[in-house]
Amino acid sequence: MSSKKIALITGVTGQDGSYLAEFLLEKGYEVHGIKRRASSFNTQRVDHIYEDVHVENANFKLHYGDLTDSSNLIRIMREVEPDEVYNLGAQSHVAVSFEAPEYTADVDAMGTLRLLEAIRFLGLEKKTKFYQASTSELYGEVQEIPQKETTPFHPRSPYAVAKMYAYWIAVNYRESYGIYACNGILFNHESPRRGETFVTRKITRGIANIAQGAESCLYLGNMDALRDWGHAKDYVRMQWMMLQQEKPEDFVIATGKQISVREFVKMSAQEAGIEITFSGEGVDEIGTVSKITGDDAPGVTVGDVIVKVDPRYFRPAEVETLLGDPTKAKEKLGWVPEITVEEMCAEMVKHDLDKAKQHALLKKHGFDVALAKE
Ligand code: NDP
Ligand code: GDR
Repeated sequence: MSSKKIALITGVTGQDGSYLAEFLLEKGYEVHGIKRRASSFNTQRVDHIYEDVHVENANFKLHYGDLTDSSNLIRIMREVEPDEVYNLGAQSHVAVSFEAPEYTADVDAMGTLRLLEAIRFLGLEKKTKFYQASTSELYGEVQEIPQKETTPFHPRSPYAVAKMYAYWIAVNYRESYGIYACNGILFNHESPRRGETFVTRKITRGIANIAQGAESCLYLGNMDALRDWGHAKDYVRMQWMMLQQEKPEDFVIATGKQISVREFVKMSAQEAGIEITFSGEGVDEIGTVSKITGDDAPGVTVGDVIVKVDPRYFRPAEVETLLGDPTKAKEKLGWVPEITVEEMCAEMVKHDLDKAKQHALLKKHGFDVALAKE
């Protein structure tokens, strides 16, 4: 019998899942992840830690599965008998949840229930600890600034409402059956592995492509939205820390600082050597190149309009401001974020500039690869 701790991660192919898998492997865990069947490979974020299934005693194993499929989850849970389950799998895009509310509820709310029921059904209540990926979106229409563990919830999207069910069912299974279940109420966290349609990555990728001449304009929705942005690497460390306590508790994970979408655009552009001046209001607001510094932006000229507002990215109900108070995490767990939003932005822009330069090089040599767009 191996003495290694065993972790099961749903959503292992996502941003957080990939960083968490790396983190747990470094800690000596045997890591199992659930991946969805797709018509093309969807494991890019974990390919670098993939271990050949033919190698004996591999520490990283992937299982086909889906949070909408109870029998599949029970089977995986029975096979793996994990010490720790990290439920990161979700339809995680707030805007998409307005388009697909029923599916979002099935995956994000019912999926959580299915996993907790699998633990109960297999009699793993005393063995298996459960981490639930809760979210600052629960606060929605904020009732208090900054938001902490005791701030009342007011969700503003089908995503947030589904996550509210997941939050409370985790609390309920802790209270009813003694399962070690915790909610990490995580504020926005980003990285070069962030999905391309979330706003920070859309911005760093868009700016990089514009700088390199592969695109001409970045279209955004609400640029006044304020978010408390941290780095995913800092946040997955905290997910693990939460499961190493004596008693299960819920924690807010945030940086305690917020900036607007517009400020994130300016910061990203500066990293690419472009200064942007914003003018106009509402749907008429535009961002114009006012200065070029450095050599990373051969694709733009002073006076170019490179940012515009497109109302299609407005949401039926918006969350205007989120700012977290991570005091409890600091005092009880000694957790503090190590990467600032400026450092994170610089890392994301550099990553996306490298990709844009590769694309430009391919194009120069006659290989024109299409860029995926939202
Ligand atoms: P991503 O969108 O990057 O990853 C989501 C993961 O869930 C992917 O692996 C995806 O698979 C998987 N998934 C989607 N639908 C299903 C399904 N039906 N069954 C099984 N797996 C599924 O999200 P993040 O990594 O950014 O976030 C991780 C979790 O944390 C999510 O639950 C999110 O809601 C929550 N969260 C995220 C925050 C953030 O700022 N990043 C903040 C607060 C909470 P595939 O790769 O095939 O699409
Ligand atoms: P969010 O992240 O909804 O906070 O959910 P997102 O990056 O999608 O939006 C942040 C803010 O930016 C505004 N915005 C735009 N957003 C997108 N995606 N595209 C745009 O063009 C655009 N223009 C402006 C949005 O309106 C919003 O106010 C993320 C997800 O990771 C959730 O899973 C997680 O729970 C929360 O963070 C915390």
